[in-house]
Amino acid sequence: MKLYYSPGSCGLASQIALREAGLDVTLVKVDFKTKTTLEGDYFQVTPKGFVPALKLDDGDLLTEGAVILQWIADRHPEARLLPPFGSMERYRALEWLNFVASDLHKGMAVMFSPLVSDESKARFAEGNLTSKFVYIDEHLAERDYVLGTQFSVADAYLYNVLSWPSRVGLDISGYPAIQRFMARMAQRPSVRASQEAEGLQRA
Ligand SMILES: N[C@@H](CCC(=O)N[C@@H](CS)C(=O)NCC(=O)O)C(=O)O
Repeated sequence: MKLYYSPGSCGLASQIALREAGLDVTLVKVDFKTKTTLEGDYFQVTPKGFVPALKLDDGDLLTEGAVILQWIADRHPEARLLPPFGSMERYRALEWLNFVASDLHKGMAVMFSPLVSDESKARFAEGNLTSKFVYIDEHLAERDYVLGTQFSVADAYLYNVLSWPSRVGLDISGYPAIQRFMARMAQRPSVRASQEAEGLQRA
């Protein structure tokens, strides 16, 4: 299996999940500027040109981080990375994966965009992102992980995206439950190994 990634971007969650599942994977770095890898043109891998992308051993390619996370969890149920099919807890996990993907991830992406002025970013952060941080902080206030006591792939994705605010000058240190969650996650061997593999400084 190969995971196409770019350091610090949204492929980190997939790598964390692969490690939690105990799977061997080859990491292939994508240069966003040139859309190339050491293998060549990244658009030949996926016409979307986005990471993460997971090339399976049979040659199939999976894209969309939240879907890759579900595939990893479902292929290795013994790792308990998602609750069982059909359970209400399962839908809670999917609810969080969707929230992180469509609201938090894409909201944070605005903060990195060269197409958006600094002034607009500041207004967007205040008007859009703050309420999401408040919601997450309140949710985590009485929980160790998104689902309670059990780690799931939703935590990997949430951790991944919540590691971005500091990179764009957004201060989330005033959210105590988020800070505890980030510190707890940073202790997981899967997270440490993934950050090291991507050459990232540990938070
Ligand atoms: N819908 C995709 C979006 C993935 C995405 O936004 N990837 C970003 C990095 S976090 C990317 O590859 N950007 C390429 C670029 O900016 O050139 C998913 O959820 O996996």
